[in-house]
Formats: sequence, structure tokens, C-alpha cells
Amino acid sequence: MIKSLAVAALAASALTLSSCGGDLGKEPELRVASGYIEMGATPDRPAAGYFTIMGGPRDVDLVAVTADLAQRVEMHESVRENGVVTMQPLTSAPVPAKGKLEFKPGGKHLMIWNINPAAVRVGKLPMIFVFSNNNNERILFDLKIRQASAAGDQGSAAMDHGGMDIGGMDMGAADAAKK
Ligand SMILES: [Cu+2]
Repeated sequence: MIKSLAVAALAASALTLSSCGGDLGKEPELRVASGYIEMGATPDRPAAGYFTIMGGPRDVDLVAVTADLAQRVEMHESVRENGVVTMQPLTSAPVPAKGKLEFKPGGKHLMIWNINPAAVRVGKLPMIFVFSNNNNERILFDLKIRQASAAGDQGSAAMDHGGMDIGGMDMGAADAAKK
């Protein structure tokens, strides 16, 4: 947690430096800048979603991401401890003022179950990003859908998420053990 805050602070300061030449005096606007979905290796496995959100004038939290054309969307964070990657559900993620929030392979990510086949054919999934400001401001953004990396193409996203799926199964087993 402390580590991720430090990373966010670094990202924020880098952004401040790089934007010096450009939009001086212009208010930053909270927005989804980019993103994509990578399908699971097989249809029964969840897809992974990654994106970058640029912060506005104030700190806010991303509190949910939803899609009408998917059965379920969850925010997760993968954490490596003692060489083992597990993932934890996230209820919110901070978007620092004038900074950015990144969901990327090996870190925070979306897991998306059962995307509507029509959306997969079109190659994009309309998503709703819900924030903690302005009575839960909603930003609509289409994430492009990519097929899972083929076996010959060792895409880091697919590899990382393969590890996380194991973490998810472990979590499920732990839940079952409690009952
Ligand atoms: Cu996950």
C-alpha cells in the first residue's frame, strides 16, 4: 500500500514536469485517457482490463467500473509476496489531483466475466467508470478488445493474468474453507 502510494506520487510528479510546456493555466479534467481489454486464453476464463485515468483538479477515487454487456466486472490488485502472486479485490482506487491512475499488467486490473459475444465481434466494450466526486460522476469509455496473445506470442498481460487466476482460485478455496 505504501509502495503503491509512492509510485502514484512519482507518476504525479513526472506528469507535472512533462506538462510544464503545454497547457499552462488550463484546469486538468478528470478523464479516461486510454485502455484495452485482453480476452482470456479460453472462453471460460475472465478477460483482463487495463486503462489510464488522468486526474482532475481534486483527488477523487474510482469506486466502480461496470459494463452492461458483461456478466461481472471486478477491480483487483495483484500483489507479489515471497515470490507468489495473489490478487485482492479492490473497492476503490485513488486518482490523485493532476496525477494519474493506471491499471496495468502485474498491478491493478479489471477482471471481466462473460463479455457479450456481439461486443467481442465489434471489438470494443462500452464501460462506465464511477467516481467518488459530484454524486458519483460517471464517465463512459469504450475499451478496445484484444484477443488473448497466442501461445507463440508471450504477451506479458496474458502471462501475468494467468498467474493471478491461480491466486483467485486460492482465494476461492480459502473462502470455502471458512464455511
Ligand atoms: Cu484479477
